[in-house]
Amino acid sequence: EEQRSLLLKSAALFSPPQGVKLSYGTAGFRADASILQSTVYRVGILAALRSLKTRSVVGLMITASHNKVTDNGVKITDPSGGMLSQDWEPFADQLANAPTSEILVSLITEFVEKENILLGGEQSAQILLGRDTRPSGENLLEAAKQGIKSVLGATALDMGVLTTPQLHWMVHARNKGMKATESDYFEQLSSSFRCLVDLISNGTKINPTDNKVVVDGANGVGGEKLEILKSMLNGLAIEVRNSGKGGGVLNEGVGADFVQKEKVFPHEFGFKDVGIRCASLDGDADRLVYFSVASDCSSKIDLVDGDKILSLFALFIKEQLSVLDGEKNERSDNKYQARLGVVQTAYANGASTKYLKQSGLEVIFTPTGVKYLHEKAAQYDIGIYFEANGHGTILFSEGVLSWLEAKNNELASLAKGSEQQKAALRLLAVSKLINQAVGDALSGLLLVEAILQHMGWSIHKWNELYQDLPSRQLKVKVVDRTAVVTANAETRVVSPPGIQEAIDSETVKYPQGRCFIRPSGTEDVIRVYAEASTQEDADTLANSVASIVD
Ligand code: NG1
Ligand code: ZN
Repeated sequence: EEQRSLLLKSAALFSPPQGVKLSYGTAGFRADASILQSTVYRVGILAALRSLKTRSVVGLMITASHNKVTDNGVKITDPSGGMLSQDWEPFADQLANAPTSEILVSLITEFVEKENILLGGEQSAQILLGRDTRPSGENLLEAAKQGIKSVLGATALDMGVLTTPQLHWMVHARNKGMKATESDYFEQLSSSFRCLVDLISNGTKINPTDNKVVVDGANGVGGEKLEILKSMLNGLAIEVRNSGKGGGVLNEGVGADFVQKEKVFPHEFGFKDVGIRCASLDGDADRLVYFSVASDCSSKIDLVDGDKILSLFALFIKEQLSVLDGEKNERSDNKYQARLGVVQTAYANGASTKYLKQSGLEVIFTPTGVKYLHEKAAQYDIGIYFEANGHGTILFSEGVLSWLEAKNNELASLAKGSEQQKAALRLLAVSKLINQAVGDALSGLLLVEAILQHMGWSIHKWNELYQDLPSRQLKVKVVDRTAVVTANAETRVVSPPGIQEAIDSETVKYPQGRCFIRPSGTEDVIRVYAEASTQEDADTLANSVASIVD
């Protein structure tokens, strides 16, 4: 009863927007910030219930990532540090769309009973809150606090302005009983980076003063955080541009999404940067792409996307595993074959998939959305996943970590300082450097930099691993995007009937043609992706398929 009146009272302060249907989608609720107050308040309630149910700390992040600055969004981090469990998404949708306070409260009551959640009991709930630099974030954070406060026994802990991966990292670390402040995060990243760089054979070590990367911070939170992190590193010079302090607008003509989709350099970059290794973060720093400015005086770039970051990571890990494997035939009781898997989506450039397979890697596909990729990668001893747009990470199983520890101990007495022992130590350092909760542009950047040093590669050399097939992405506004239903990791349309046949008959006209459509999980559009052997063909294919959809 106390709970009921508490909820009714606070709910009355947050009436839902009229005539909008919200959906949790691939990345939480996103919309124009002006209509999100009630949604964020309700997600606050949801986060508290999730924490009570799991008897663990959960996170609530306010961000709209790479979307425009006037948008915002809200999503929950599960106790593992991953995305909200998919079986709670329908309830999230129901809460967000409940038309009145009474309906909202009865939905909650029903759900609490069904899930056996004990309210107002011994159990307490704790929710870590984070937000990106969007001006609307501060107010929305207050709404989240109101929601959390309306659930008996729930407390909110405001962690301030964070990158999305920092919040995920904190939730993950807290639930493992580890230290989990922002400075612990920076400490872990910088110390594992130093450790990894120290394990590089001296022959390939680059002079630190020549070793520079220039990073586009998308005028968001990532640039700000990178400024702190870079002061804790040595052997690598990082220059941050578009840090948000210079007055530029978040994600406007800057950032990983812009760079990857438009394939031109962001603001503040230009011909002065020819030959320099450049990178770009998105608005909440969970995506990373690299690029170099083309020398032909156009604004074009050579893009090094998520697929190529994935390829670099996969090559390095595979190399280390085979160094370790090298002593398999020698006397050792510690035999173990680590299963390495690589996870991509249909947006992965066809050339990358071909390259990875030819390199002897196991490649699997999932639908778009980090939650799907992460889930698949977790089924391997070492699972690497990346979306072409630059979101991805490497997951290490508990099993493989204890094997590596044991291996390292064994080699420390048998062959101290050997390449084999170094390989074990390198993999352990990677597992600490790379965010185990979610894709993280800052930790990804440091891992790329360490591996390039290890290989002795320039960005140009890295980019030449394979050549991307020309591609084109388009979006088509539609009345009802849910009318398009796909299968086979979104590569085939099963409904409406006839569309797939039409796409197929267009696609066969072009050498190396590949094309698919899918409903976006974050915008009211159908996305079209086409690939072919020339840019003209990829463009024509994308356009003709877009007109089929329209
Ligand atoms: P949607 O809108 O479902 O395509 C986009 C990205 C995803 C993912 C989410 C979450 C593309 C084609 N899609 O999803 O990869 O990053 O946003 O931010 O890049
Ligand atoms: Zn993002």
